[in-house]
Amino acid sequence: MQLDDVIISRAIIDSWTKDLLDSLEIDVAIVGGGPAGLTAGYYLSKKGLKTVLFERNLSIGGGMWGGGMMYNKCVFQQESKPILDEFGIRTEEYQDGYFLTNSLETVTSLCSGAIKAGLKIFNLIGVEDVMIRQEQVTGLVLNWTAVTMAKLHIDPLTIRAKAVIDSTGHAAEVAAIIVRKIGKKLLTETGEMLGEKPMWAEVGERTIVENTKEIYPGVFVAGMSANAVFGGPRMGPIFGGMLLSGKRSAEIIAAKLAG
Ligand code: 48H
Repeated sequence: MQLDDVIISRAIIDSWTKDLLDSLEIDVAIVGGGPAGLTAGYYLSKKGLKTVLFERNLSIGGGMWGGGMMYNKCVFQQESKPILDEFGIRTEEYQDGYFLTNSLETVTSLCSGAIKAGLKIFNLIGVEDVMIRQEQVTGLVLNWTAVTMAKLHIDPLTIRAKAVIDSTGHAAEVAAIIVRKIGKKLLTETGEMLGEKPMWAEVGERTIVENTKEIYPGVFVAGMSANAVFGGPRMGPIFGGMLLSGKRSAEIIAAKLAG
């Protein structure tokens, strides 16, 4: 076959543009493609909800690639093992209830599983603001990471979503934007972000699931951002809570959108 360079370009531009146009009005928008966001995206897509994830980095996976201090192994507790099994991620039981995975296999399997379930992922696009109508977040404001990095003065584009997940990790960026833009309106004790507490794996892994909930009408937290918003401790390189929290956020949102 003879190759035409321009057909190659046309294929990419045509297909990507259709993907973005198809993502302008969706059920759920996920901000951040770490373990929590990818797991949430998998379960939401499996439930048939039109779900799109925006990740500002070139690669997805967030803080998972490097395992603990660049040792590329992740630890998972018993409760999260069924999710690993569902994604076909291989585990090795190190000690009773402590499972090890290869962090590279874990990230790539979560990503592949989520995309095959129907999740659309846009990398290299960051969320810089939210759209609020009648005290409810109704969409996200997007811009190229490259634009932000180069500090170019270029206006963003907007998408509409029935629900948003803040799975941006330690920084809880969507929650932070809401507080910065409209004040102490989060569904926490003070209305502000309560801030992540010092390392305590046992408590952090429990509270991350308990703290997976709506933080402002239309916005839900999953993963590390849940403990950042509600004042739970960090937990170090154990990742079961991230998967369990991602799954929980999908269940909560699916129930809300159905009802
Ligand atoms: C688009 C954005 C934006 C934005 C950020 O940090 P993550 O891996 O988050 P989780 O919650 O899925 O997992 C947390 C885990 O990796 C971790 O850090 C743990 C367990 N720490 C424990 C400890 O004690 O330290 O992923 C968040 C993703 C990243 O890929 C960011 O690039 C992305 O969100 N992101 N994407 N727009 N505004 N902000």
